[in-house]
Amino acid sequence: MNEFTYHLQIIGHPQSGRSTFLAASYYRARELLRSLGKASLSLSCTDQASREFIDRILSHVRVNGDYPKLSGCPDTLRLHFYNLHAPTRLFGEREIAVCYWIWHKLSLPDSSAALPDADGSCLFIDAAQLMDDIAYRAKLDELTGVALSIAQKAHRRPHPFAIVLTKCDLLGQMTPALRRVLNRELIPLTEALARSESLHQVFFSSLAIGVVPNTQRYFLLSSDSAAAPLWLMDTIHPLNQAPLNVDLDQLLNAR
Ligand SMILES: Nc1nc2c(ncn2[C@@H]2O[C@H](COP(=O)(O)OP(=O)(O)OP(=O)(O)O)[C@@H](O)[C@H]2O)c(=O)[nH]1
Ligand SMILES: [Mg+2]
Repeated sequence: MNEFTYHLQIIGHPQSGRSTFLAASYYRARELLRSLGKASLSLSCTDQASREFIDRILSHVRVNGDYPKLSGCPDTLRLHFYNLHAPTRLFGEREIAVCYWIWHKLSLPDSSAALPDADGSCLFIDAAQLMDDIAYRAKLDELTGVALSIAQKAHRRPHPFAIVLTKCDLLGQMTPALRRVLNRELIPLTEALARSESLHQVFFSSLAIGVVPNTQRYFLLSSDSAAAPLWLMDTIHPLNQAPLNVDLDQLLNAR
């Protein structure tokens, strides 16, 4: 580990879509960064357990065409950004780690394991339940309470929050009107974060499963999933600086 090691929290109720989202967003972020070329920034898992966890989710989807029921998930997911560096032709390329990211899972309603020194948080909300189930309001309130308490105690201020609305594919096509409705449902959370002067941004995630034509293989439609973690990481360790020079807006809108 180097001096740039950051801790992020993955906060949500059970089954809110966190594992699926993290696997898809990791895969998509790698794909986007790769499109910048070898000399740019890359993303990788730091340890075997993280790599196996992500691989297990994606390969289950590809083979079975449904979402995995996971057991034995690691408590943390460890990733790092790196550059490739070739000191001489003889020794070939070496990975130079730029910064490390440790994602910690927090499952509500128990928030006792919230980290006092986290650098940022990703809040997960089941969009389908938010729209269809009046009882879900209580969960949104619970999440808001935890987020406010984190914001108030945070060592880094303002504490950045990426708010991820999962399972949006279950609501049909993501039109501007649907986004407005969802944003309205989130007002109790977003206004509370605004009052506490916390940096926050809302992201919509639709990880539907598609069939690869003329095969019995499947894929996760993950095109919109990299924006939330990359935004969160960029607010903490700006990527648009030399030697990285990754323009996040351009990257996310490139394809
Ligand atoms: N349609 C749809 N279903 C999703 C999506 N993401 C997750 N799901 C469903 O939600 C279930 C839970 O997703 P997970 O990613 O395991 O959620 P989690 O928060 O990690 O759950 P636990 O860690 O078990 O508490 C999955 O088994 C899927 O059925 C999505 O984007 N679209
Ligand atoms: Mg999980």
